[in-house]
Amino acid sequence: MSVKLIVLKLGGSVITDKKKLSTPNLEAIERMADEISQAKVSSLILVHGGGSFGHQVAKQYNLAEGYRDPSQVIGFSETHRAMTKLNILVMEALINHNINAIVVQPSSCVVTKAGRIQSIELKPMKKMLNMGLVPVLYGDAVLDSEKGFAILSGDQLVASLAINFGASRIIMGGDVDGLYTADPKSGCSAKLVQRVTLEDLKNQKHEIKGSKATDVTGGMLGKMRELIPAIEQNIQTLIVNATKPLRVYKAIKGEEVIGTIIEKG
Ligand code: IP8
Repeated sequence: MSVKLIVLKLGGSVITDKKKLSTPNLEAIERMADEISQAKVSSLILVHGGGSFGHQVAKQYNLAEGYRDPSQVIGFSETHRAMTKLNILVMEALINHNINAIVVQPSSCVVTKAGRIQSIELKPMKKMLNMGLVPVLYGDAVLDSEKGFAILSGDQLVASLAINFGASRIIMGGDVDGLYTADPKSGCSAKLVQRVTLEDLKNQKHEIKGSKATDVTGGMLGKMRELIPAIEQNIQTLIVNATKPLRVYKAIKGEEVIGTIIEKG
C-alpha cells in the first residue's frame, strides 16, 4: 500500500467504564471521533477493544478456553452482541464526524487456530481502503479450528492488519501514558519511558503489568506480546494515553506527544 497507513487501537478502558457492566464512555467516544476527524488522516484502520462490554460476558461463559459444552454457545452469541452494541456507538460517533467508517465484523471474516489468526479475509478491506473508507474492527468472539471458538483481542488484530497491509505506524490509545520503569499505580517513583527497543521489551527491562480489571485477553502484557511481530517488521508503535485530550490527535499527526515509542532497534 503506497499511502501511509495508520492502524489505530482505541482501548476498551478508554471508550467504556471498565468497572460498570456494558457502560460506554460516550464523552470519550465523541472526543476520539472528533480528534480522528480533525487529524484528517489519509489512510486509517481503526480497531477498538471490548472494555466492560465484551470481557465480562466472555468470562462468564469461559469462552477464552474454547468450546467445552453446548451451554457456552449462547455465550458466543452474547459476547458478539455485546461487542456490536459498543461498536454501533463508535460507528455513530465516527460517521457523525464525517469519517468514512465501515464495520468489518471479525467473527465473520477471521478464523483462529488455538487462539491465533489462521485466516482473515483481507480483500474487502483492501478495496475499502482504496475507496477511502476506514475499516473499523474490534476484539470479538471468533470460530477456532482447534478449540471451537476463541476470543480474538483487538491487539492481535492490530498487529495482523498492520503487517498484512504494510502499515507505517501503529498507535495504541489506552488509559496509561505509556511504559514505565516501575508500576505507575504502585505509588513509587515510576518514570515514563519515551523510547524502547524490541530488545528492551523482550528482556522485560520495563514494567509491563497485566490488567487488574476483568480482561480475558491479558491487559498491557498481552498487548505488548501481540505487537512484537509487527514491531519486528519495522512498524513503529506508539503507546499514548487516549483518556487525555489531543494525545491521539497529535499521535496521528506525527507531532510530539507524551507516550512510549517502540521500535525494532
Ligand atoms: O479488549 C477483546 O478485545 P480487547 C474483546 O482488544 C472481547 O482485548 C470480546 C472480550
